[in-house]
Amino acid sequence: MPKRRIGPLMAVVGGVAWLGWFAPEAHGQKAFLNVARGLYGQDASYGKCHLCHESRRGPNRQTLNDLGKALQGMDGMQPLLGKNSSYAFNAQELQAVVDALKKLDTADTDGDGATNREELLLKTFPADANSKPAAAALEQLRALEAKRAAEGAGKK
Ligand SMILES: [Ca+2]
Repeated sequence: MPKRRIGPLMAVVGGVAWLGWFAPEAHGQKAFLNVARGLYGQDASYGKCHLCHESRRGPNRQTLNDLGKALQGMDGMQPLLGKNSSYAFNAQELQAVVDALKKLDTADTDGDGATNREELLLKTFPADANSKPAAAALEQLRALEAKRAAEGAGKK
């Protein structure tokens, strides 16, 4: 592509991205996504909107998948819902998101045999039964977590 054509194209791409980001009904709650990323050690390549939203319809409150719906329904989440993108969540509010996610750790939202926490750590999707950790990876994670739990119990 000739160099002079890139400028207008980038303006269009940037404009579309801007609209997607700031339109109140057309974005997910980035603050919640950041909490999940921090909690499960995710980078931007996996920790994305479609953890909690249906992937093809854009992240908003009408497109929550089963994990998004479960999170929304947890104790303490109600006051945090429906905030627009400029709302700055305080530390206490973000802690409520952490607590809610942790309570969902042992659930298996998509019923595929791996818990939500296991899927988030192994980078599969907790609300998609077709996305499931490999058996070997799951076994390895469970062995590691059992070992850590045993060590933790030994220290008390
Ligand atoms: Ca699962």
